[in-house]
Amino acid sequence: MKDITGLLGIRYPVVQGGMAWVAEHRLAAAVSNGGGLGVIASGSADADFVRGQVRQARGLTGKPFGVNIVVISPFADDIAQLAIDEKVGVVTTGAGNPAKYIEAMKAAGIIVIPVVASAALAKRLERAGADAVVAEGCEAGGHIGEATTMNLVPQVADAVSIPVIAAGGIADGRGAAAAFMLGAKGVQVGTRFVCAEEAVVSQAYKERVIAAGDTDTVVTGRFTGHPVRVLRNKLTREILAKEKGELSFEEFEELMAGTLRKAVVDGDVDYGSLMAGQSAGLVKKIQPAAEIIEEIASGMRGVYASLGDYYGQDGERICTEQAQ
Ligand code: TUI
Repeated sequence: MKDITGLLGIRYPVVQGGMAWVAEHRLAAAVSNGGGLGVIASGSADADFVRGQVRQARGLTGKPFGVNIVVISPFADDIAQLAIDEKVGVVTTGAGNPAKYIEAMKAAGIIVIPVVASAALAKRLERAGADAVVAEGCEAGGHIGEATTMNLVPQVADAVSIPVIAAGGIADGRGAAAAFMLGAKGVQVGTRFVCAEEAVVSQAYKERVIAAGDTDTVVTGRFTGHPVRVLRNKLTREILAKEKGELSFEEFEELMAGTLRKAVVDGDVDYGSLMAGQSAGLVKKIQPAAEIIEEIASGMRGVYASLGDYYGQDGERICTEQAQ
């Protein structure tokens, strides 16, 4: 099986999450220039906006990069067509089943990597022609499924023979090494890249991510069928209190409308949606995207080296009877 670096033409098996508003052309280009796969998020933007982003990214990098499509966006069909017209190298998708796009994308030479939250959908998309899947556990930020990364990744790896990229809770070399041990051939990292120097995100949002600890995220909107993990703030306290009582889908939508932009662009950390995964607790500083990628790669190497030392070449120390 071709590994993910060979498939994507990248140096390190690190894919950047397609974070709406956060992952615009400057972040994507910086990640690609740093040896990972940068991804332009389309979120709920229209095709003209995304076309502009793709062209600007091309001005900043000659390396491969991708475009993420949120399947439930009203502009998803247009953006799928745009990816074909612009001959984008890679498409990742989220928040739905992208099967209807795969044939045309493959015909255009696009590498298609859907993000899935279940083994069942991974299997269906492998049959539909996906080149790889991202198995995203519910530790991730933004829209999430039910299964944790620890459980989802090996079950997806068992279910398909295309490469699996793990996501959800991975922010450093330890998480990446763990993901490979679960059967992943690459990792997708989101939250740590929110704090990349090149991410055009309000300073206040970045500071909230850095200040967050292990239990500072919450999940809102479970009752809508589209649960979203965000950092706890005044907005989530009000929303979660209302969710306990009577809150209609329409009222929820109205309360949430525009809140991601509020956080990312306006820096309103009280009433904006601070989408972030549980790995926010692992993010310590703002640094260049390339440095984040290098640290993840060197951290992975360190983990593997230390395991060799600890367990020995043939793993004899796994059996405690032989220890000491
Ligand atoms: O897509 C994401 N994360 C996102 S998308 C997004 S924009 C948005 N905002 C509010 C509500 C909904 C979307 C913010 N964050 N991650 C990948 C992901 N995909 N996680 C879970 C899924 C998923 C869920 C169900 C993928 C497929 C799926 O299929 C259901 C079906 O139709 O079979």
